[in-house]
Amino acid sequence: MVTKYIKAFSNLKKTNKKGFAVLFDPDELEINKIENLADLCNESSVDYIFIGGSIMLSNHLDECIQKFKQHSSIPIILFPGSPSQISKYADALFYLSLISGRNPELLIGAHVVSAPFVKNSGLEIIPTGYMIIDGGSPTTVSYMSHSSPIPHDKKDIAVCTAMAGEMQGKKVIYMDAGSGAKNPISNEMIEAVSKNIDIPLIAGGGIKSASEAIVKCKAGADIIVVGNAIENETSLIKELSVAIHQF
Ligand code: 1GP
Repeated sequence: MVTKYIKAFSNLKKTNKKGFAVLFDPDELEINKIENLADLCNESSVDYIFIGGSIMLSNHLDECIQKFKQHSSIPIILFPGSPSQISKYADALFYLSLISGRNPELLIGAHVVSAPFVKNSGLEIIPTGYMIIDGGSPTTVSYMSHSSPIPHDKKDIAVCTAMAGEMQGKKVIYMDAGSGAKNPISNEMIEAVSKNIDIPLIAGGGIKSASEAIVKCKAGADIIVVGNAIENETSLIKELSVAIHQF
């Protein structure tokens, strides 16, 4: 099994360097704007492009990824809301188990149904413990997953969930306050989780500025993901990247 990205993530944690990922929702992407977006990501030294969303109304995931690939060599990692969001044109797949929830479909059910397809996709599979944290307002991911987020101030629950995920064999923990969250995950929770696991920690949801990204890095996030804020203001990509790569 190929583990190129798993190794790269682990290396960030080992060396205390930080990675920057931009998240694009396929429904928000316009094909004719991808070249510009890819140029911006290239110029800003973005480390990873994540693509996915809780739901997908559009039918152009393959086309979006192929267009990015024409203009950029930044790795594209799928962040799928469902097995229908898998594309062989990407580089890797976050194989998400929603370990903060108790919905069996998102812990194992959807995985069983899609296993042969995923295995033959040629993608690097990244076993991921996915944890939704309350970000102060209901988010699409929380509604769609039929699961309650971990309360924002219950860092012990987050720590135990992440530890359990690691012991189950997940290679990365992705803590998410949900796209467009009012409040990002607290520094205290990120710090507590990061200290208690040896696998890399991805944090996202509601991060809107370089200064917020910096504090999340200092707290222990290894990769920072930003989606909404850069969709609204693409010039932020450069600013966030400089801030995150100072570590
Ligand atoms: C959501 O973590 C991502 O799954 C990013 O969230 O869109 O709020 O940046 P934002």
